Amino acid sequence: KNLYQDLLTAISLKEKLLAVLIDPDKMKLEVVPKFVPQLNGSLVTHIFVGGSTVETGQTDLLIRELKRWTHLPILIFPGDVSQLSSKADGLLFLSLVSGRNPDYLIGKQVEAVSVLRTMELEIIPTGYLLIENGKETAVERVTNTQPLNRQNIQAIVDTAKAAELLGMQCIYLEAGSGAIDPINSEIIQAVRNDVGIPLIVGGGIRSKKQLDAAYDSGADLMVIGTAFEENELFFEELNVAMTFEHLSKEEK
Ligand code: 1GP
Repeated sequence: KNLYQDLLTAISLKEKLLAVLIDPDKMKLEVVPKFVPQLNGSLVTHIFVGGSTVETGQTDLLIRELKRWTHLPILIFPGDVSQLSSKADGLLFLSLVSGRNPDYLIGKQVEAVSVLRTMELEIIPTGYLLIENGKETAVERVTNTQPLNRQNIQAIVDTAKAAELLGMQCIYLEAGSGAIDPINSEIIQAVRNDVGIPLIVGGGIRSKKQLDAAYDSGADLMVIGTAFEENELFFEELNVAMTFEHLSKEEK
């Protein structure tokens, strides 16, 4: 498997990528056989696994179970070193470049290396930018950093660009889980115009309309967690949309 290469190929084919974010602390193992088969054949292309606070060992158990029910690529989106698991396909190796806490810029990453040596995960270095969304997020609390001001678009673009110049392979624009305001189109467009690497966007997306707006602005891979956890109708919305898209393609 080469997850990053597949990502670049899909983007060059203008495919819309969608990750469902599963928090091992919130998803009970017995729910997996009901939840995950719905993802197969939906618009979902990736599974991200991670959370701000997860009990040690829980990520490993969850990924083991997920693998029984889906072939979708599973990437760890870690809140902490304890969330690394050899059962996943890949790892978003995040550096919180929006913040100025050395632990989350480089410290945790150094700590992770001895664990990563024992695993064969594909590692995707990712510049992670937290952007303010109207309320305090778990990322802010846990990392003790300030998000970037959403009015200061130049600072956001410059931060993303700096991460690209440092050699990061993806940019992740994060509004925070359960965000009131998702990352707006103006920000996505501005980053897209200046940065060539894949653009991941997440936080607070609750409707197909918001999802499509983000794609139209230039997001490559969207991440949705809360809406899948809280709103069963959201699935239907996505699947119906897929049926519609497929039907209209067939008609052409
Ligand atoms: C959080 O970007 C993700 O890290 C997803 O956020 O839970 O709001 O969808 P939501």
